[in-house]
Amino acid sequence: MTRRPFLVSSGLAFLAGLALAAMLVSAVASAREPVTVRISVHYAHFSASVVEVPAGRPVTFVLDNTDPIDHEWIVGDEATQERHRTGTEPYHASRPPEVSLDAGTTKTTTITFDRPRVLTFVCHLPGHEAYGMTGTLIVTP
Ligand SMILES: [Cu+2]
Repeated sequence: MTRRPFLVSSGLAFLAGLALAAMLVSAVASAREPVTVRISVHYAHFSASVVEVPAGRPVTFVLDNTDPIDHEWIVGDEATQERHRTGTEPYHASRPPEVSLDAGTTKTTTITFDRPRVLTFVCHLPGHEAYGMTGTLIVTP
């Protein structure tokens, strides 16, 4: 009989330990869960002007062009954007951060950003950037 309080308290400690372990596993699992970001295009504007994503984890972007005209989604630093402003590449399909969005289609692309930084995403079809087809992508630690 004198041992029962010990059993009860050790049982509670065991349950608390289990709960703590479950919380840790959950935190680790959520840090590894895929990150999905949805951005749609409507009337030549992106649905989000600022997007935050974590560094070091694959981020899948679901890009939904609801317009009856083509667009593109180019994410990168200023040097990348300047290259596309003055470039002649008409269609993008081979690099994850550069996606052509045909009229009325949805495309997905998965990118792992290596470090925290601030990037932009822009549609470089003629006149679209000036019309406002730009956004900021913040890669957080
Ligand atoms: Cu566009």
